[in-house]
Amino acid sequence: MDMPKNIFKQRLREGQWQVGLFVGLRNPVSMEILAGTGFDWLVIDAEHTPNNPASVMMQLQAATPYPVQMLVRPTSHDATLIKQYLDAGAQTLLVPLVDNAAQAQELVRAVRYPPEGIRGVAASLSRAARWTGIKDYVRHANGEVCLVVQVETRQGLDNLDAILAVAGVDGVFIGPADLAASLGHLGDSAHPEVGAAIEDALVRIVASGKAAGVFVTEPDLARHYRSLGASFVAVGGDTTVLRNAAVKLAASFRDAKPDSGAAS
Ligand code: 3PY
Ligand code: MG
Repeated sequence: MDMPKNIFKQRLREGQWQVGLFVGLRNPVSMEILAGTGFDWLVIDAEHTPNNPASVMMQLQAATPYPVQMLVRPTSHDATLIKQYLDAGAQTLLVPLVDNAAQAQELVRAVRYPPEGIRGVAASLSRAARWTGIKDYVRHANGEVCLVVQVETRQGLDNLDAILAVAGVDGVFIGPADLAASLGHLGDSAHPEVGAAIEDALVRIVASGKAAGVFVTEPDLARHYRSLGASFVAVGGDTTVLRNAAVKLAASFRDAKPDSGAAS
């Protein structure tokens, strides 16, 4: 078996437009449904949901037959946890709350085997290596791993240029919800100060030559961010998609009236 190519990373490098969705339902069946819906990428969220390496692995397995790129967002920067997600088969990690270059540098090391990094080696126990079924997995893994860091605090913005200078960071993704909170506008990511900070960050990321991404739910705003050079966007989450569709469906039948001629 050959090493799976990290298409997400390749497209990041080429600046291709990639549209993604956050996935929080923690269910292989809903994951498989989503995997065939046309998104370029899906990110399994283990930051805000009780996902763990076992639940993440089952969702990665469900999505594998589909032409969608899978990301995992861990809950922390813990290198041992990151190792488990990589061994489960994640090739791209979206790491939240990266505030400075030292953290980014540690993450670069966490996702790589020595000598570049500190990732532990056990191909025989690792789904990523297809339990040694992938030829020379350990020699190819560093080349296919992709690290996207989230900058989403005032401190992260202050240190953005230093974070961008860290080799091995492939992209920076702006999280408007945490950024709004950090800037004193909790719950109001549409606040003009937040919008201006996002625009400034995207421009700086693009100027550095790294890929710029952002969470954005309005198509017009996504077009605007694209015009600034953003190349990958998350446009919502599965939990919201499900809730909104269910609320709408229930409401659309609640007031259903019998036809005027029908017996009452
Ligand atoms: C945020 O908005 O804070 C996120 O992490 C996701 O976009
Ligand atoms: Mg966030």
